[in-house]
Amino acid sequence: QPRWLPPPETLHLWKEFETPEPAEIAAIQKSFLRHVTKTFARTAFNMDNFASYQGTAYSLRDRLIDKWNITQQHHTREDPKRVYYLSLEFLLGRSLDSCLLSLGVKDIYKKALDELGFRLEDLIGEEVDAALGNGGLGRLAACYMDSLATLDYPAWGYGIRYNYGIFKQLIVDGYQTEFPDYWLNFGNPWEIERLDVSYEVRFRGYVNKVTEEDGTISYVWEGGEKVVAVAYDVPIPGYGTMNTINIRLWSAKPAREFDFAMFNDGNYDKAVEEQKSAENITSVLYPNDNHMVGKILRLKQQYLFVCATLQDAIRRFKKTNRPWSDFPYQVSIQLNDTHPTLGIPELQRILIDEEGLSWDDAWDIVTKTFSFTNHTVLPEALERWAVPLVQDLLPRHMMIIFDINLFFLQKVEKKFPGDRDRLRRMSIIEEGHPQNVRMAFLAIVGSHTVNGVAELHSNLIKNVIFTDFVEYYEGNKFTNVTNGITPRRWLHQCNPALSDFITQKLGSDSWVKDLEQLKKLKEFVDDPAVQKQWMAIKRQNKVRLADYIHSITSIQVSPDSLFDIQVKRIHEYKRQFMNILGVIHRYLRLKKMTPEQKAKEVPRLVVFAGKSAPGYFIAKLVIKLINSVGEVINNDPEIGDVLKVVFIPNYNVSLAEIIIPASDISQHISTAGTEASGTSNMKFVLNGGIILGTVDGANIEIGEEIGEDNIFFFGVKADEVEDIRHLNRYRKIEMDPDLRNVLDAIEKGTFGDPKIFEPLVATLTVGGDYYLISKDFASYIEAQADADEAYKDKVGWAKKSILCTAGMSKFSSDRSINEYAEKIWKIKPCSVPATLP
Ligand code: F58
Repeated sequence: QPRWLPPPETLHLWKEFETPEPAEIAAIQKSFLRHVTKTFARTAFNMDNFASYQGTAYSLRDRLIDKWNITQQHHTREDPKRVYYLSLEFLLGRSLDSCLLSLGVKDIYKKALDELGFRLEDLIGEEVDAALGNGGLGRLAACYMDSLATLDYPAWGYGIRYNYGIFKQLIVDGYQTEFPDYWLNFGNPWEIERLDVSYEVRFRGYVNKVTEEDGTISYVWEGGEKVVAVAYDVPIPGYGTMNTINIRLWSAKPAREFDFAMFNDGNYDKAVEEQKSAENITSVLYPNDNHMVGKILRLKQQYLFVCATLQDAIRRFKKTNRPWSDFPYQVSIQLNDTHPTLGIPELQRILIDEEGLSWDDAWDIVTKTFSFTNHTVLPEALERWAVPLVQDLLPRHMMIIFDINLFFLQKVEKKFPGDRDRLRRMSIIEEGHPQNVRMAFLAIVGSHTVNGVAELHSNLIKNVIFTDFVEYYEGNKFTNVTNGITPRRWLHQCNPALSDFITQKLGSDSWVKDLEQLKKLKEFVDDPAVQKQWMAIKRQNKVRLADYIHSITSIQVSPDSLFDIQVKRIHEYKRQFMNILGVIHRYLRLKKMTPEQKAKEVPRLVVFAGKSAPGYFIAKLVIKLINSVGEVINNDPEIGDVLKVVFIPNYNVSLAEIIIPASDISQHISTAGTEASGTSNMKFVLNGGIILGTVDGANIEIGEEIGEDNIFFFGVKADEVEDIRHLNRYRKIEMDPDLRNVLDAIEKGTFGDPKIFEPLVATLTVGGDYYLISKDFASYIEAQADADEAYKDKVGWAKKSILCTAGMSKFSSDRSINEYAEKIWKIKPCSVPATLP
């Protein structure tokens, strides 16, 4: 269509609407009332908190859109190199509070609403979490969007708009039960539906070989079925800056063409049925954390996602009429794990089949464009897709993957002649029945840079799982970017009391955008007044959590006990099982004490929260055991406040914001070498909580930054694990005697029917104890005892807590993003003016 141009004499009308509104009480109230009455059809006598949340959100959304439009126009004009962050998950949580803070209008909105008779705090609680992710990987993507926006980078996030986010967890009779999270039920003010931005996506069909007159051969992918991906945009404002970037989420809709043949055959309902099946593609988020499922629907999600995303990026690139060779200098694409790896053969396909480039020219562009982040070394989490499945769904891509593999292996053969075993090991296609595509290998071969997410993890990638590739590329492709978290959400927003105190002590709030400033807190570590105030704030946060726990579980907990918290997805490698076994050990010890002895113990509250994958039997038993143990201990009159155990249901981002500021200790106790990084460890320490953890993932770097005196490390090191596992397998290791006692108590029925827990106990007794719980148990218990001792020294503890926060500068996602931008993406900030000339 020809471009529409406004009549010049009407331009001033547009200008007025495109200029951001002033942050004034009257303007805010007017826009709030306009939305409440006109968008939501409410009246002064028909209002509730939810409606006022909606009105507030829509009025903020207007402000976001103003900034978003200016940002996009500025970027179009400047045409900087952009980064595209491709992630099948974005775990954003709530947006109202973070948006108010980023736009710098929280106080004035509070006033404006106050005058109208609404309390902002109540409205914030009305919002449902956007929970389009499983755990760490999805939340990392959300933190990175916040940093990209805040640091003025020209960036886009791309993902899927699932109709159902991660399931809601309810605990029934101690067991996890799952309920669908139909989060769009009440509308979503934070997205903009873009019916005008949509792309066709093909599945199945056949590949036609065409021989041109000059003898060249080309391939055309035809037939099959088509669906359409429609864009939903989620604006992400930078903190205290104009830059407002976009997460574009795709939703599958039926293709515009309707099967009229079928319709005319009288098969109207079948025709409609098929249309519906298109919508299924983006219906549900797969709820597995660190475990791969080989479902065809998941493969469809992955392809729809990369297909639409690349069409969108290419359309934007083509606007400036540059040659294809410029593409990698204008576009950088980051793969958040292997889930979007089909983007590699897809770009290759577009370049050779549709744009007519040669294989080599196309491959050169592809490999200069993509980079890949690995998030796990667990073999069961590494994606492998059965060749027949890929062949059926994406026949042309399967051909291209075979060719990529062929050309790659030819080069390997040239470098290491005659090394057949090496070729077998490095092949993108794993032999077997059926054959499998090793997605990580495809991602490595198709990317210019591969990174791990913490130092130890990046070393394990290089020395254990991808060693052959390191040798082949002579180390040049592999690097580390240690994860980070956004200090905006994970301190400034979730812990306002501590945040205000830090601002007061440092004399400015510039630390919110420059976490290096926190180092200056070290000057106050010996100041008794600061120590006192610091711990008073911690206590306030513990009271807030205690109230929440009471409201949800009816369990009364004392804010004077040591809050010991483990919240994360439930997985054997994360060893929540070891934690609850440790709790039982403590309980048995307390049961042997006199009341006088018990009175000398540090009272402890042990908090668990986290979801298990619905089909993960052993993880679900761990949840049941935690609840059964809690039931007994919490109701034992001899124990009282000395020990309490709580499982908080339905852990999610907004719950994390209440839980994290309240910890004295948090546990990050994965078997060494299994947790790639961990990011909640960073959040707890930033809020002055102390880690009790293994020498694993980012715990190690946190220890280096805050000092080993301020972290309780225990357990074997990553390089010892393999040998111990081997011994375990052949049962050359005696079970730890304390652990034996604990298992005896379970088997005796102390915590209910022991039959229930048999399969769980068996993972230690007959299953080879793959995660080394027995080996680490003694040092775990010892570390717990050290923590108790240290907690008795109130001043010593306050100092540790202050030094924790003060030492966390490195773990800002701003640092991570700057590293990606400089080392990997080669992009520069592009600061957006307040108004366009
Ligand atoms: C997590 N991975 C790592 N995967 O386990 C954690 O150590 C790390 O800190 C974090 O990534 C960020 O780097 C993770 O969360 C998933 O949830 C995948 C979801 C899709 C299926 C496979 C697992």
